[in-house]
Amino acid sequence: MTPVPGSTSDFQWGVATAAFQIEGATGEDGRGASVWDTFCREPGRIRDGHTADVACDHYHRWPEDLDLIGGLGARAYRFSIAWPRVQPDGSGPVNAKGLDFYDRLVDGLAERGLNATATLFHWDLPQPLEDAGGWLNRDTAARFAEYAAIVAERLADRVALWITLNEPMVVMAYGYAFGVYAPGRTLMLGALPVAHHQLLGHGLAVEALRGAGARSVGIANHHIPGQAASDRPEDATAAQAFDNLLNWQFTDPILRGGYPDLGVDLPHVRDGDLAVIAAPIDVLGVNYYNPVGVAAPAEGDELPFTMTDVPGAPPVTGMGWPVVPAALHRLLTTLKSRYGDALPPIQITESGCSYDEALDDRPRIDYLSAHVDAVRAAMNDGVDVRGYYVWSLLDNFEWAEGYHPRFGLVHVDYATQRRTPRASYAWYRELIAASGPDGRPRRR
Ligand code: GBH
Repeated sequence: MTPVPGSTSDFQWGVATAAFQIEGATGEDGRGASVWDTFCREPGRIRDGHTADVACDHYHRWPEDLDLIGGLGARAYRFSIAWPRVQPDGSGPVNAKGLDFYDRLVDGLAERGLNATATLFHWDLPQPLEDAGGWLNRDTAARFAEYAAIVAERLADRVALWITLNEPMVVMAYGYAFGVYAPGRTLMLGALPVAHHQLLGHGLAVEALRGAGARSVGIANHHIPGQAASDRPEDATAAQAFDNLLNWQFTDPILRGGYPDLGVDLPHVRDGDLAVIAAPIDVLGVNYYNPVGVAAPAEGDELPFTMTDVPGAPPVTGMGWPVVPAALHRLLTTLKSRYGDALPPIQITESGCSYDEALDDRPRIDYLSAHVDAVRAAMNDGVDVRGYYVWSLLDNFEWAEGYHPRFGLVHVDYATQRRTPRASYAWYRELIAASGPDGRPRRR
C-alpha cells in the first residue's frame, strides 16, 4: 500500500480536469461508449462538429500533464474516472485495462507528492445505461454505487478525497431539461427525477465508498446564484424559485434531509430515500463560475422563472459569462447561514474562466485573483474553506462549445498536442508558494 503523500489537513491548492474533456483515446483498451460520444455524433449538437475522440490525448500524455501539476507546487489534482472505461456496459464485467489506467495515474500522483481528488461521474454515462432510461431510471443509482465500489476497492488506499458526482444540476438542467448537453432531452420539469436519482446514487455511493475504505467523501455541486433582475416582487419570487430548483435542490436533501419547495409533487421519491441521500459527507465541493439574472416568467412559461442578464452590467469573460467575485463570497456565507453546523468543510472544486488570449492571459490572472480574494473574505467571515481548484489545468473539450473556449492555465496546440504554460500558470505557482498551510498568505 503506497502511503498518501502530504497532509490533507493543509489547504488543497489544486487544478481540476474531467476525463471526457482531456483523455481522448475513446476507442482504446476496451472503453465503452458514453452518452457524450453519442451526442458528439449527432449533427448540430457540438459547435463545428468537434468530438472528444482525441481531445488533449491525456490518456497517453498523462505523465507530462502530472509533471505540469507538480511544477505548480499544487497539493491536489482533481480528475475524473470514466465509468465506460471501467465498466463498458455500465454494469457487469469490469474492464481491467480501464481500471489499470487510473491505478497508474494515482501512483503517478503519489510519486509527485500530489493528493488525488477523484470524481466518479463527470457526465460520461455509459450509453447502455442511457438506453435503459439513464438517470430517469431509478436503477441507474444502484448501478452507480456498484461502479463506485469497484473503483474504490482498487484505489481507496491512494485517493485522498472522493467526489461522487460532478454537478448533478447541470446533468438535470442542461442534459435532460433543456437538451443542450447529452443526452439531449427536453423534458423541462419532467427532468426532476434525474435530480433525485443522481442524489440517490450519491447517497448509495457514499455508503459503498465507506465500505471500501474511502478516507474522505463529498460531492461537487454547481452553484449559480440567481439575482433578481429588478426590485419587482415577482422577480424576487422568481429568483427564489430558481435557487430552489437549480441550487438548493442539490444541497438541502444532503445537508437538511429534505427537498426545498419545488412547486411540484415528487412522486418518484420513495420512503427511505432521503435518509440514504443524507449520509454524512466530509467535504462539500462547490463549483462556481457566475451568477445569473432571474426575472418573472412570461405568461404560459413552463418554468417559474426566466434567466436574463445579471443586474449592474458586470464585465464578462471571453465566453460572455459575468465576472462577479462578490457573488462567490456571498454564496459561501449563505451556505454557512443556511446549513449552520450541518455544513461540512468546503472545497472550491472548480473556479476558472475562458479567454481567447494565447499565452499572456492577464484577464485570467485578474479573474482568479479576485475569486481567491472572495474565498479568503468568506474564510475571514468564518466559512471553513479547505481547498481551491482552478478549472482547468489544460485547454480542453468544452462540451457543446467544442475546443473553442480555452480554460487552461496551460495552452494546448491541438495540431501538435504541445503544452505551453500561460502567464497565469506562473502566477498560480507564485500564489501557492506565497500561501501558508491554511491557504492564506504567509505572514512575513
Ligand atoms: C463546469 O460546468 C464543468 O464541471 C466543467 O466540465 C466545464 O468545463 C466547466 O464548468 C466550464 O464550463 O452563459 O452565464 O448562463 C459549468 C456549467 C453551464 C456553467 C453553463 C456556465 C452558462 C453560464 N456551466 N453556464 S451563462
